[in-house]
Amino acid sequence: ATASAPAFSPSSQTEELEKLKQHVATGLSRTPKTLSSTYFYDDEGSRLFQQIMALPEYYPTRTEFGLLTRHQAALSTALRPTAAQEPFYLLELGAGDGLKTKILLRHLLDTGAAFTYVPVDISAAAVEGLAASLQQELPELRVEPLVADYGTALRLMASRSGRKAVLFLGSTIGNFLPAERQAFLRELAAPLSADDRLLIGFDLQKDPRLIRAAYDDAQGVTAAFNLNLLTRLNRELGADFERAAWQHYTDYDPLSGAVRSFLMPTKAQHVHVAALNQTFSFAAWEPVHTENSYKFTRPLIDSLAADAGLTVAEFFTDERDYFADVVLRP
Ligand code: AVI
Repeated sequence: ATASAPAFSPSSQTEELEKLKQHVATGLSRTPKTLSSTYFYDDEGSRLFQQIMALPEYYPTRTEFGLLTRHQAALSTALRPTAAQEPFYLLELGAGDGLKTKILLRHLLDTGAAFTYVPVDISAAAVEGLAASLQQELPELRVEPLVADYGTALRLMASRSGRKAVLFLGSTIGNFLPAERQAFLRELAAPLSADDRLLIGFDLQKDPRLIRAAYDDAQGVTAAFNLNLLTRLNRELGADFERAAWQHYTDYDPLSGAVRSFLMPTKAQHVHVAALNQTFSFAAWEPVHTENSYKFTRPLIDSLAADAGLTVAEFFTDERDYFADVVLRP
């Protein structure tokens, strides 16, 4: 693989810290208190998420892996330009370890597609690590990592000629609140031209017990993942959360399709956050809402697409209809 240097400079560490401070100050001052799951992914959080993806209860990753394997030929056809030799860009938003993407990358390479793979992430370490591992495994692949937020990446790439096929896998779309999700999809769709394509992974509504278990596993890895946020705030903001006085709690509401996760204080307490020079009070069992993980239906996906000016071109699912990878076009 040939990997060029990141083309976009991300915000500095000081800016990131300022954002986190602002976020905590606002989130812990509102009723009900909230913190965002976007802050789960420090080094330890990313390591725990890798562990979650391998848990027996966490079906989404292995299901999507199976469905990409099952439909790789049809998916490749839907993503690549009709003329076999026409060059195109395969962008991936938040690629992670690229395990699932490699199924498609291999298939495209084996069938002679002329494309450049562009993994996009705000973390330079994430895209560079992935580019290096791909270099080893798929030496013939062209990789151009892009360090940017997703909207910026798509706007930057819009000026390049050739089809852009954009992957957003893993049902990360489910981590947005409905209004944010709509705004995000519109932002993704706006720079696309008629020939471009989006492939989005959606976790589907199913037996509510299966869904709930996926977010409250028996080994407690998901609990550690949620609680790690407190450790992060202690380290980065000089907070004094007593981790043993907090629990992970999660529920699934089949009406809204939302899994909601909370950090629950098991006793009343005051927590000082040195970086904010502020103390926050928590009543016993006062929930701090940390994550949403929405589950979808076909009609909901159709209406989300329509709202963003997109059409569902193809809808791929696994044999149990647990998960869908959906090809969208402007
Ligand atoms: C990253 N995202 C799609 C995961 C999910 O299923 O919502 C994050 C996660 N949270 C708890 N377990 C997994």
